Amino acid sequence: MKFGTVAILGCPNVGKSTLVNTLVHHKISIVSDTPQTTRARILGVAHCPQGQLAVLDTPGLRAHPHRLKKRMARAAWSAVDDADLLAVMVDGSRRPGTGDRFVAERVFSAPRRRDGVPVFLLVNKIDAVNRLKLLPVLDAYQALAPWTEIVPLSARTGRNVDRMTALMFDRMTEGDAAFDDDFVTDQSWRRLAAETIREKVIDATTAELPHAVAVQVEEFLEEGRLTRVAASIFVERPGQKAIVIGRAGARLRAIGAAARRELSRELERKVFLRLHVKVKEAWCEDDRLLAELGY
Ligand SMILES: Nc1nc2c(ncn2[C@@H]2O[C@H](COP(=O)(O)OP(=O)(O)OP(=O)(O)O)[C@@H](O)[C@H]2O)c(=O)[nH]1
Ligand SMILES: [Mg+2]
Repeated sequence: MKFGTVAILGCPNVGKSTLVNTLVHHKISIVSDTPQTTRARILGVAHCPQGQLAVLDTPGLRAHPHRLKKRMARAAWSAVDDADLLAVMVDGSRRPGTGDRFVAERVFSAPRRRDGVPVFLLVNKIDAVNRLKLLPVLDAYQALAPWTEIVPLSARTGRNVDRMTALMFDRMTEGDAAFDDDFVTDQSWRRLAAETIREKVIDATTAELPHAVAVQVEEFLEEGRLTRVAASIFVERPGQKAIVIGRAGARLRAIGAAARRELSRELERKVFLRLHVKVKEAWCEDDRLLAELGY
């Protein structure tokens, strides 16, 4: 039985969270089309025939000024120190950009690298590119850094994901299982509920809004076969509150319905969900609130 920890790093929107969900067979990390969806580091455990892989999903990396983004970058880089293997993910439909180069450079200059930790390049979204377009992209990445392995894959369809885990296990040492058979994530149900609601807000609103949204679960009560959840959706300005609520409350109801459906499925219980939208100017500069929100 083998065991090891893998940190997945990369630019926003390349598919890191999608891969973690595919590996653990559960939706533990929210996914969206909007960059910078993941805000904190999330542990998922993949239970495989060869053993266990602890996989760390991290916020997409980018040079950014304000406080939340700095915290996000810290959370991402902290994963490097705890990993036995580093996996840099890129989008296979594009040639390397400034962000991809920045991540590669930082990963290869990390102190952990000097301990001989392997660095895999995961070229994702190959379901969406044809072979002729993929080959020059792979060549460009090959020239970029001395990767231990380059694995083209699709996190969404699962293509080549088994091959990736097999290559990762080749680099892991024999050891005892670190987690119980049914342990999939370090995220509490409360956090999963907050994140699910945030995902539905992102899905339902315009491209600019998601960065202004945070969700805090205030009540999470199990009553018989029912789970009662009350949560606040924080936005930064009154105009954003109006967008989230929508005409006659229609958008907020749709957000609530979508979140409730998904939570019921994951919890395998009936869920009663109450949502409030609150304006909290510059919540993302408020250290205490950020800590409370788990960022
Ligand atoms: N075609 C295709 N799309 C994918 C694949 N993997 C992820 N996506 C899509 O890419 C977008 C971003 O996916 P995420 O998993 O949220 O990306 P991420 O790297 O975690 O993004 P951040 O959390 O913002 O850093 C979503 O719309 C996914 O559905 C893939 O293998 N193929
Ligand atoms: Mg993510």
